[in-house]
Amino acid sequence: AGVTEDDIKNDQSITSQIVTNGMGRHLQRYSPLDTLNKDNVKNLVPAWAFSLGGEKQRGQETQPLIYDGVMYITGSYSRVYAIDVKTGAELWQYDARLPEGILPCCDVINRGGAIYGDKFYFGTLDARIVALDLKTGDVVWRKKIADYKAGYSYTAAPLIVDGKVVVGNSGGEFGIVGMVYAYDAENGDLVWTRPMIEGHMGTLNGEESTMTGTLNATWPGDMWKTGGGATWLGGSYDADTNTLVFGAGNPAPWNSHLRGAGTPAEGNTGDNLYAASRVGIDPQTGDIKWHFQTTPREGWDYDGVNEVVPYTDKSGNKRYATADRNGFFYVLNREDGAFVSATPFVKDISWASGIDETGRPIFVEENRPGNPAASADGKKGEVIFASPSFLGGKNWMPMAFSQNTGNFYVPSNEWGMDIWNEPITYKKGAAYLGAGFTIKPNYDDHIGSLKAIDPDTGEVKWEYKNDAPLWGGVMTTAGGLVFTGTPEGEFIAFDDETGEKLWSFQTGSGIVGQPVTWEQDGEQYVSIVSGWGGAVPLWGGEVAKKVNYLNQGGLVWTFKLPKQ
Ligand code: PQQ
Repeated sequence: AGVTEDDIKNDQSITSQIVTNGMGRHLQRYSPLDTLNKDNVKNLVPAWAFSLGGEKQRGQETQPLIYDGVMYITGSYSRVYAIDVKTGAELWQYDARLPEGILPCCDVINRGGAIYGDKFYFGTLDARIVALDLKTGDVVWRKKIADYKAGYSYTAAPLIVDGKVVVGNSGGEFGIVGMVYAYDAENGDLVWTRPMIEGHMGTLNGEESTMTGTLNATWPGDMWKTGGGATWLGGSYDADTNTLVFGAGNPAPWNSHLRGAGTPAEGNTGDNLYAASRVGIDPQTGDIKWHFQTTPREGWDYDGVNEVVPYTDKSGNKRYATADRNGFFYVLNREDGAFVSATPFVKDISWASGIDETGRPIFVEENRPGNPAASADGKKGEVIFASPSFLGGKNWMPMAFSQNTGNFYVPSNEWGMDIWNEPITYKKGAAYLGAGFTIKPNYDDHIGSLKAIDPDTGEVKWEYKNDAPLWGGVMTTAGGLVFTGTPEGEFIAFDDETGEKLWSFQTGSGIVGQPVTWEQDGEQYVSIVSGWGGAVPLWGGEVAKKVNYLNQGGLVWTFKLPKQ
């Protein structure tokens, strides 16, 4: 009993529950509900609020799940809460006891769980996957994904496909190896693994399966052994082609000259596959079906992890869309991941002048951080200015697709950086960057920019500018609404066609969470978790003045229309 594969498959259309990250495994974050719409959203009021408590309130990036009258959320520091959706009262709480010495790069966040059968699944900052009893919060099983002392951690929502819990890993800043893992949902047995860096072997049922790529085809020497490519944002699943799609982060170290990627090479031998790529994976075996590398010869920390959303375009073609950290919005073919188009979704991209007809960037070589080995003292390579910044034209915060308009709604940021390279050698559990950087806003009056993008043309239909960088997820509805939140604390509903702000509510702390909506006893509810944090306050450089006054927090806000 409990949540079935059919419930998960139909999560987008079953409006009384939300059992997957992305409100459906396509991650469209689109609800067919229209009870709440452009005409009445102005009347939306809070139904209840719930505090996550705790002494240390840090970034709350979670997406709530809703099942059988209960809301399940994860919180900072690997906590889980079950809340009665009618009253907002707590039913149970699970607090993972974390060891000293965990090494998350970018705040102690968690982006949510998954429900299957009678269990709730989520990952912890010490790189474990935990299955909890839905009713009691008791641990059913708990498995180590990888060694936190080597820099591995876990922050993404798991993905359930066919009785398997599919997860990635974090740790790209520590020279880990990005990997996708599939566990048996019932007992936590490892079914298969798929490394993202060429030369590493996958496993299936406890035995070696196939090698990822070809050893030393695109990596020099032993660099592949600590090659990065963390799968830290999880994945999507395309039921039409039975394909898992995971992204791989930056190759390690950041200093591209150490990876043979610094200079254009014959046969693209310095591409460093499959870092900074999207990879299509067979969910049964873990074998790679296709790959598309957004940033070959990566040198700016343009992780390739951003979500890949299966959708149908305005002419009826089945496509994938992804808005990469490198500033380009890509459309790929659903069958084989083949390149269809790429258009800039932020202004001022300086590392590439465009994307050619094969999908390969046209590099601006002088905007690659310089080689320290070529400098006078061998200690610091030439400092260059590159845009977007390493936090990306878009970071982890998920975009949404609207079946109402056929457009994507992309939370983006307009910023660049000064960046330089330094020498570095790998040491277990130590930062493995070989780079220094300072982020700079590109405009005085805004960094954040929510954009409505027509995926067929790349045209920006409307834009909403925000002073601070946008760091929260987006949701669309059949009622013609686009929801998102800002670091300044505002939770906003926009008109999906015009971008007009139709409603907003001040939540009291910065929003870096992901909105959801569902229906309960004939009423439509909307929820968002508020609680400022994530990478921006840690790494934001000159962006600090736009965010250093913001208060931390940790509240679930749930809204509905007043009873008639
Ligand atoms: N996490 C955030 C956040 O939640 O605000 C922002 C980032 C991460 C980044 O900008 C990263 O580059 C990043 N990289 C890794 C990695 O390479 O393993 C992991 C994470 C993470 O797990 O949160 C982030």
